[in-house]
Amino acid sequence: MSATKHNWTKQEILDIYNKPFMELLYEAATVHRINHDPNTVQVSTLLSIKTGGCSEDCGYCPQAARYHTDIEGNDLMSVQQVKAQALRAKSTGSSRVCMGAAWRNVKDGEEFDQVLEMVRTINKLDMEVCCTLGMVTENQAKRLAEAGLYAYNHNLDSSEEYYKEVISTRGYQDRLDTIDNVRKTNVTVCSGGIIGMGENIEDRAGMLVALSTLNPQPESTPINALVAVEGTPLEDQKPVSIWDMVRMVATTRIVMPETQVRLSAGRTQMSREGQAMCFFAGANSIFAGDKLLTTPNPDVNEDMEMFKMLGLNPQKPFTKKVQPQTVEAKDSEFEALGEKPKWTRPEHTIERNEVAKAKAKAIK
Ligand code: SAM
Ligand code: DTB
Ligand code: SF4
Repeated sequence: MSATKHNWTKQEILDIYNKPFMELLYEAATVHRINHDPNTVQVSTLLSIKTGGCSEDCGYCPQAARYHTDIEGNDLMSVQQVKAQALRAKSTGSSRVCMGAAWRNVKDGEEFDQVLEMVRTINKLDMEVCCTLGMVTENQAKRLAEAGLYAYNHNLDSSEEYYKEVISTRGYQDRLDTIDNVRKTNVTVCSGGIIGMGENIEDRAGMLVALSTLNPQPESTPINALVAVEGTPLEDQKPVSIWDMVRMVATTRIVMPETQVRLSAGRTQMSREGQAMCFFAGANSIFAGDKLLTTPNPDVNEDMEMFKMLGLNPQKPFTKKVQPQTVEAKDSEFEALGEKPKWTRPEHTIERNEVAKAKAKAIK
């Protein structure tokens, strides 16, 4: 294992990102094989347990209630539905299930109790359980940990500067504080972002500074290519080029050598050759299944064909860290505190978000 550096500067990261392509690829692949098995890629399945109707204004997101998009909203799924889907995912080679909810933050109550039960249920299927539910308090993170949560996904999405151009209903510091709350438990941190939102390379480097200077660094970092969804403020963004995607994956690999780097949204626009370059550059996880949360993703059989062609093996669960114990609800050490945390609402004006909101109003 190489010693992990926690004081990366933006200039150092830019210098890596901008290296001649072949140098960058060679360096990233070298770091990758020192720290990981280059022929193993984790297959993870996303489950949208509560879809749409979200109060936030994230410019990329089809689930924000204020924009008019073509998605079908759904209330919280039942534990039985989740169990059935998790079993299906397991049977097609997934070792991890990531449950996403279109919430700004977790609220104590029946719905959160139901999510805790989903976590217990999936952990008992011997799969890694990840949740992405918005901001969480320390007590909520502890309750998730006690239920057997393996990872919590909470993305920084971009640099602090560009974040302000995309979201006005919450602040970057809230994201960092949530990650900090998760860090107070044994739950691993999954945090990354999106490229192709109109940010510049400095913003990409800025996001990697924010992630790589966390100590410890996130165990997992998703790199999403924006899926530009009609009706969202970012609907007209051009698809990000494969060269940018490979550069971003490679740079992430170099600055966070031990992190599981996830080739996340946007794979439907990528060729197999492009994805193979990403794996070579250090990506070692994909989301499988024909749907991400609300947008399309390659079919799992096609992905397994690609794995076969590249000689890749799906990663077994709990390869990187032992399985957490599940404590049953009746034996719980923590109770709902009914907190009303003051997550910030900057509410500055983002022109394109306002335009998308007005368009949606006109349609309704
Ligand atoms: N509501 C929670 C939150 O925002 O933290 C969890 C769910 S949210 C959909 C999870 C992540 O999905 C976002 O942080 C963002 O990185 C990613 N995402 C959402 N829409 C996307 C899109 N259109 N293209 C790429 N990534 C997207
Ligand atoms: C992450 O960084 N990407 C995944 C997962 N974490 C939750 C979500 C991608 C969502 C893409 C848009 C959609 O399908 O709604
Ligand atoms: Fe809501 Fe999360 Fe989508 Fe933002 S990214 S609108 S918080 S579901």
